[in-house]
Amino acid sequence: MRKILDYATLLDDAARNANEVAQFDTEGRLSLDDAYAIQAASIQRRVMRGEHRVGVKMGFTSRAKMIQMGLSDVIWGRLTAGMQVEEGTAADFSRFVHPRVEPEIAFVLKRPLSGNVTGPEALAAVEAIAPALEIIDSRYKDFKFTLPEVIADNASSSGFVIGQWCSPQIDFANLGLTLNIDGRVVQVGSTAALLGHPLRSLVAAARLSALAGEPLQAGWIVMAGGATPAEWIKPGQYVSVDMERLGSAGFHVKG
Ligand code: OOG
Ligand code: MG
Repeated sequence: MRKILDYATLLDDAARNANEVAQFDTEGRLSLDDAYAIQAASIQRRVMRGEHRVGVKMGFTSRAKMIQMGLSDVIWGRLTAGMQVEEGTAADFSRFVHPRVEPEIAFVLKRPLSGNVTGPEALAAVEAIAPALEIIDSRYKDFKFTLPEVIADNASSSGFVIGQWCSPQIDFANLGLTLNIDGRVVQVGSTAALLGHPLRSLVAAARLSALAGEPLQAGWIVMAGGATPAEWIKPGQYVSVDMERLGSAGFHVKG
């Protein structure tokens, strides 16, 4: 088997140059620990280039996403500042291989959150919540991968857009939402799709990041996961999420 660092370099270069790579573990030799080690090493390369860590993204926290991608374990990835697309601005399509977008809810923390915490403990660490979009862009050909492969590829993370931060006092257990492309509704869902309550995604993020030795920090963002299946995006489109009570977030796809 090639070394962890070789795979990390392969995937980091693919993300940086927006080129696809062939799957390398279709026979399932890679353990999940190895896969997360590849992810950590590939993000380390970004950090060495000056991008700093800003949080965590959760994946496969809704049935809709599990069914769409054919995988059912909750996964997580690392967010860096370079992945953030300012709300209302444009994301350059040439930065991506074959991007998709999905509606999410984001948390920002006011204090660290680590290990096995309860829902109320997690909520007490939340500074604010916001409607959000994630741009996912698997580096694998045809957006096809096994569980270790997608983990190694930082859970397909590529970009994220965050709307207006709102009070976490708002009951966000079951907020209706739509994903819109050029003003047309393309997906309808609810925040309840995320493990029954989005807070459970934050609880899982606290546990998994602590296990990896990188506990959630004050000021970090946690993306709770796609509430609906993801949609392909194309140059020229305007993509937005509308969330009950929390408002909207959107971006342009620049050709
Ligand atoms: C993997 C990432 C999953 C989510 O929100 O469930 C994810 C993928 O679908 O390519 O980001
Ligand atoms: Mg996602």
